[in-house]
Formats: sequence, C-alpha cells, structure tokens
Amino acid sequence: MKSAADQKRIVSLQDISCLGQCSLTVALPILSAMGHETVILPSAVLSTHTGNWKGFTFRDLTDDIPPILDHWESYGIKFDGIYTGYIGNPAQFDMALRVKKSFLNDGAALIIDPAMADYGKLYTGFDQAFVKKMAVYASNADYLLPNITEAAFMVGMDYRERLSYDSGYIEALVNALLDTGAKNVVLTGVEYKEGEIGVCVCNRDERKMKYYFGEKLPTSVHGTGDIFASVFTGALIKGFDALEAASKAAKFVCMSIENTPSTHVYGANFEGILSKVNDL
Ligand code: PXL
Repeated sequence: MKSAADQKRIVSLQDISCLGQCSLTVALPILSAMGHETVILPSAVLSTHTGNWKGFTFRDLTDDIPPILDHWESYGIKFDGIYTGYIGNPAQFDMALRVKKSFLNDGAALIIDPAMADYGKLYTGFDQAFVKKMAVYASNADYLLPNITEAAFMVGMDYRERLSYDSGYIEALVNALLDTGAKNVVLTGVEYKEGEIGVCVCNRDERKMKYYFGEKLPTSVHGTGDIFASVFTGALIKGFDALEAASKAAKFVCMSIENTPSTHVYGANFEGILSKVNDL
C-alpha cells in the first residue's frame, strides 16, 4: 500500500523517552515538519532518557514488534526509508532487518544511528557485548551515523578526545566502518581545530572523504544526535545527497543549541525553530 500522492513514508524504530527531548519525541515532529508521513515502531518506553536522570523506568517492547510487523504486512504496507536509533534490546536488530528485507520500496534506505555512547563512554545499560551486536547490525546500513565514540567502539580502535587526532585517525575510523559493509558513513562530532565542529561523509565505493564544518558552540546539550539523525533522514528522503543532508542536519543542531537556554538541562529546544527546518 503506497502513501498519499508523492508523500514519502518513513518508519522509525527507537524508544519513547516520555520526558527528555530525544528519540521518537524528536524524530516524529522533525520528520513530520519536513513533510514525511512518519510511522513509529517504539522499541521501549522509558520515563526519561538515561542521560542525566536517576531511577528511570524502562519497558521493553520487543515482544510487541513482530505482531505489529505482521499486521502491517497483511496490508502490504511499504516504506521509503527506515531510521533506527536507540534500541535497548539487541533482539530488535533482526526485526529492523526484517523491515529492510520485506517492507521497503525500491531505492529506500536503512539509516542507522547506533545510539549507545558518547564522550568515550557507553550510555547506562549497554556493555561491550551489545557493542559487538550493534556493529554487526550497523554493517547492514545504507547510511550509518555514528559519533566518534560509537565508531571507535564498533571497530575496536582507541577513542580519542576532540582536537587530539588528525584526519588519519578520522578517516581510518570511517574506512574501517565501510569495510564492515556499511554503504555510506556519516561520522559526527569531528573537531580538528578550536572553534569548528563537523561531519565526515564517505561512500563505500568512492572512498572520497567529504567534510562539512560549522561553528562549535560553547555548550553541548543532550539529544542533539537524535536531532541530527532526524534532519539527515528527512533531507535524504527528500532527495538531497548525503553531504547536503548532513550539512542541513548540522546547521539545525547548531540552531537548536543556540535556542536552548543554559538553565534547560536535559535536551535541546528544537521546537521553537522547527518552522525553519525546511529553509536550511
Ligand atoms: O539521545 C539518545 C538516547 C535515546 N534514548 C534514550 C537515551 C539516549 C541517550 O542517552 O538514554 C533512552
């Protein structure tokens, strides 16, 4: 069953953090504002994200996913893309791959944000066994969107701090991920020099490293990886190439951080600038 007229339909598999401005509460408004029909496949329901909250609840929805997919399949539902983010249970990787195999229109992409770590550390609840499974899953990506921590953990290289590496390190990370099978890698959070932060984009067959750099803001906020991945996905599915989509996403992250008061601690206030997401 096709979506309306030339509107694209995308499905996003990640958690609902009820409070916290991340995962589906970011992906759904952003993809919708970009004009896409957005279908959600909630991986888990948490009271908050796991970042700076203690005592959060976590309900794993793994068992609900196969019957949801069976139901959609009985109607012949197809998607123009699947975007997966935070997945708390590795049993869901095969479910995402089922969507890739059986639910995608021609030319549709699997976009994977291996949301599990940042600043050299795994998020609460993950371990190295999970990283290994994520790396296998991520090798199926048409577009893989790790930060430097996630990339280093997945390929077994050392994590290096901002400004302490050169292009040799960054490009080795990207090449190692492409060697696993991922078709395109978009590595976020690349900082070669003070004042600038950017992304490195590379295609498996071309192996030409392309960069976008923007201004590095003095503050960092939780959930910006989800904002980046959502705008990237929305732009890619509109037909922009990976570097264009990544630069739009990076600009929108920057604007979201600028729109967030320093008193607001758990997420970025992207909502106030959402009307600008198609003007980037
Ligand atoms: O922003 C990524 C993310 C998504 N979902 C949950 C998280 C995090 C990061 O910590 O905890 C539940």
